[in-house]
Amino acid sequence: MFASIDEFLREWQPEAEGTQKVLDNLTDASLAQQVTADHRTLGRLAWHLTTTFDEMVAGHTGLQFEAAKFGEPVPATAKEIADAYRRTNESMIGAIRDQWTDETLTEERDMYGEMWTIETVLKVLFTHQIHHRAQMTVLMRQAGLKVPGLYGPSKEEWTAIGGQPPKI
Ligand code: NI
Repeated sequence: MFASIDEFLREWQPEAEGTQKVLDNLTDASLAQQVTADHRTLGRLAWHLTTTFDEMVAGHTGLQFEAAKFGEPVPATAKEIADAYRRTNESMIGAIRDQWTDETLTEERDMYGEMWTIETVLKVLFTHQIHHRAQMTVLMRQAGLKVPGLYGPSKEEWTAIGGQPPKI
């Protein structure tokens, strides 16, 4: 999936920007939104994505960077979460550029009892974020928030440009 660090960063940066847009659109009240009482709240999902950098990348690969700490309680405000994601992601990208080369991608690390290449770690980081971000956009709708477009315009963005979402 990623043959070089440059290739990863080219794919990752728009994904991280998409997640940042989602986080920047959360409100403090919306953090409590949940599907049912025994499922993660919107705030917990946002914090889970933010602290996954620490858990998955810093915690398992040896990359050293300033990361929002896995296991810390969910912050009370949406801004704290959005700022923590921004800082952590920027720090991780800088560290990848400084500490890894293309050869690092083929190195293996013990991940949850299996040996994964660093390339696989990055692929899982990628798909894991897409998975939870999609859950978040549903909760955002339920909380009455605007949803930013990710791979194309969202419903309200279609309306804003005078169009309509496709009927498929
Ligand atoms: Ni997860």
